[in-house]
Amino acid sequence: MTAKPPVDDVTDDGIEVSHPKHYAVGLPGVVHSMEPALRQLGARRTLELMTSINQQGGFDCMSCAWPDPDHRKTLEFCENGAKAVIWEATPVTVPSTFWSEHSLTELAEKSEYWLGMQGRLTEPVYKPADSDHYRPVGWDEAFERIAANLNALDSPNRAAFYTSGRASNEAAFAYQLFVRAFGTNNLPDCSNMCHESTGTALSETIGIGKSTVSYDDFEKAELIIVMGQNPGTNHPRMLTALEDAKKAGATIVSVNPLPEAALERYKNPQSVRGMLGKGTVISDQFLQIRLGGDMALLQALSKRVLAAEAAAPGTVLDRVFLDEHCIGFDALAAHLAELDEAKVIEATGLTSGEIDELADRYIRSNATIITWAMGVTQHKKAVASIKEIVNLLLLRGNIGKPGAGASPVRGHSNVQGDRTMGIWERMPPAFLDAMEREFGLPMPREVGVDAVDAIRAMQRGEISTWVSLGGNFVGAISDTAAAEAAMRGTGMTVQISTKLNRSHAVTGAEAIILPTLGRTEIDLRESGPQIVSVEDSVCAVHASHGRIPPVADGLLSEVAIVSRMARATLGSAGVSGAGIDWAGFEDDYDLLREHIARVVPGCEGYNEKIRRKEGFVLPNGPRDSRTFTNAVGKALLTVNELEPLVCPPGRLLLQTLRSHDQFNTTIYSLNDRYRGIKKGRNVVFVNPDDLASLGLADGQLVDVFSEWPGQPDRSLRGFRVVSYPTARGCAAAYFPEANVLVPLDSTAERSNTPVSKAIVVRLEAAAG
Ligand SMILES: Nc1nc2c(c(=O)[nH]1)N[C@H]1C(S)=C(S)[C@@H](COP(=O)(O)OP(=O)(O)OC[C@H]3O[C@@H](n4cnc5c(=O)[nH]c(N)nc54)[C@H](O)[C@@H]3O)O[C@H]1N2
Ligand SMILES: Nc1nc2c(c(=O)[nH]1)N[C@H]1C(S)=C(S)[C@@H](COP(=O)(O)OP(=O)(O)OC[C@H]3O[C@@H](n4cnc5c(=O)[nH]c(N)nc54)[C@H](O)[C@@H]3O)O[C@H]1N2
Ligand SMILES: [Mo]
Repeated sequence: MTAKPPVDDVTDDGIEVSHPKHYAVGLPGVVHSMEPALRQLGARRTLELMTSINQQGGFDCMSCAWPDPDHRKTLEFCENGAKAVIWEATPVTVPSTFWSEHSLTELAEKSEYWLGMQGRLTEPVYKPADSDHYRPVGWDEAFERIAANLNALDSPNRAAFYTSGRASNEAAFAYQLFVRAFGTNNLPDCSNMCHESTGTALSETIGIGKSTVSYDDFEKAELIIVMGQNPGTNHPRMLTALEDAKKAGATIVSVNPLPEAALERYKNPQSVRGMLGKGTVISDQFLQIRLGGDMALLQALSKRVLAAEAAAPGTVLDRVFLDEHCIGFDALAAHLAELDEAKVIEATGLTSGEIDELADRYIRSNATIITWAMGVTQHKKAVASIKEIVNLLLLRGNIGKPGAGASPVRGHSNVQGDRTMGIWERMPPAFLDAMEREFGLPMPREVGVDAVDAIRAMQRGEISTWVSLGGNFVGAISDTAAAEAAMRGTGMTVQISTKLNRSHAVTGAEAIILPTLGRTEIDLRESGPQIVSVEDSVCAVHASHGRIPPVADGLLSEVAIVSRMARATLGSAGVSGAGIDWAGFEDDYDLLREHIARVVPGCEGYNEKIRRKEGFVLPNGPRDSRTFTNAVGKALLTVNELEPLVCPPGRLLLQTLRSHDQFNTTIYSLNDRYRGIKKGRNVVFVNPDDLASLGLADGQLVDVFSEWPGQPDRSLRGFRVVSYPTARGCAAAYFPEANVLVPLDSTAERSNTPVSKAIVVRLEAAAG
């Protein structure tokens, strides 16, 4: 069906600003913010969708990786999950005439909001090298062109294959198999920009780059520390878990430069009392930390734990756990003894009293969970900061016991599963060995490029073909101008997508878009309707069943697209990978899962296990048995040098974050309800005292410049200043608009994740 897309492109004039909210509530907002899209969806399709989200026999919500409780409610979804589903399931489609009507030059001027609102993509399109337009092509032609391009490269390493974390386990496994059979480990993914720092820190210290808690642990916790995360917007169902934990007696502490509404008070839409009453107070303590101050805070907390033990020996540390399971205690204790409290106060912007209070809560709690997300992972010292989370937890044995653990909360709904399935530029040798045994093919061993290195390789002319399984890479990666120039320098870009975004307008010389089915849709193949599987933040794997008819005939699933791309590319005699049953995979995903069962540890009997009512949980050494399979075979306490962020006088540290009405680069509406912003996104939030000292006024238009040694300033023009209660010296603006300010070379140590949360900026009154 084609209908008129519900919006015109909107400029940012006329932004309305009101006071930020002090509480979060679930569903009501969705009706308002998604009204145009909801009207088009119709009552029947809407009801079918809303009663299938996250239900057994239904589909997995694609909005985040928060786990499902065992006792699901009839409506087990949140406002933002509903938005994601409505956005995908719209019956509006991009008509064939669209491509001749709109040139790429024109599409590149449109906002992400406008692009997304044009509806679902339904036919493959191709842009020749000498044209500024895509034109519809058949599937066969599209695959032949991709295969011809890939097979003409002088090395497989001249192509890179990106994955966004919405791809199912089946699509991800098939994709990495294709890419490795083709001959490269160039498998960058969105995780490189997201929880890579978590994976790096946890693998080294505890031997697995994943959460050590299960869903039930939240109810058993005595203390939950939520660091650098905004669950009210990004993981709203987590609020129910926090509310339940609260009812069971837990204390909750939030550490954040912003007083995020949901961390103040939560009105649970699933309960009448929640809707009508004042809601539940979530945070018992709020530490308004400076950007990047977490590492100093964590060290200060660990130092206080050691001091308390010294004052009352044998009562604070978990000596048995430390002796049996850990290594590195003495070095850590010696290092923390030298910690300078004045430096801590400067880095955190907190008082010693506030840190004492949290230390006291931690020492009194017998079961502590620390959760974190992008506020911790997207900093220069992110890996070290996460290692300090581990240090603090280990000191009191808070890993591998009920109600306790390290809980990175993942972003994309299957980003964790994609990694488990082999989407990583540096999969460990054991995985590659298992692939070789299973498929009888040599696997490439050279480490591939990650997201930032892919751009660098394009800049050097080393990567000339870019294939994306979902996502919006040029919209999501740092340093927009540099990234776009690099992408435009490639020979061919291929996007496998549900909807239009900037990456379809900023392309290589030749470009192809392959439209795909979404997770909500029935995926009917020759062997019958297919299911796929996903893994959530707590390592639980389960099936996802499409429930509504596809938006158009002829759409292919991601698995089918990958299989056909592989067949076209590898199919000719003598090419590695030609012996793999791609045609079989395409029609029956069980065949693919039989390979997964033999290659991926913990997935034995995969076909049977994902069909169980509750799915199954992957093994996890630290959580299950306090087994740590890192290089030293024990949980590692580490020494990390504090290196406070320097912000020159007259400058601010700016973080980029998500509004309430977006999913990464997908913009649902121009509002950010909890922060009091309506009808626009070009705002920069600044503390009122900083505004006064910079001589700026609330509401004024400014240009934002980011400074990086040896390079010209990057800038954002004409942003409206919003006086906001953020920590002193700190500012905030929305991602992806503010990506232009993040220098490509500003990345986290060791994980190479763009430093999206601490950019040194200068604000100047806008010219004119
Ligand atoms: N509706 C919706 N859901 C989503 C997404 C979405 O865009 N929309 N995105 C998904 C994805 S991919 C991800 S990764 C997650 C992201 O989930 P979040 O990490 O919650 O996302 P951000 O908006 O980046 O918010 C970062 C939070 O950390 C705080 N913060 C920033 N810097 C610091 C710091 O230095 N220290 C501390 N302690 N706090 C800091 C910010 O104030 C903010 O509250 O959400 C997922 N879920
Ligand atoms: N400055 C700054 N930059 C950031 C961040 C930040 O906080 N600040 N966050 C980073 C993080 S955490 C992440 S995860 C990345 C996100 O980076 P990406 O994952 O690359 O970006 P998304 O915006 O999630 O991708 C959205 C697109 O995915 C496609 N899509 C949606 N559903 C499907 C599907 O089912 N199948 C397929 N094939 N395609 C689909 C649609 O075309 C849609 O336009 O951005 C990162 N960039
Ligand atoms: Mo993410």
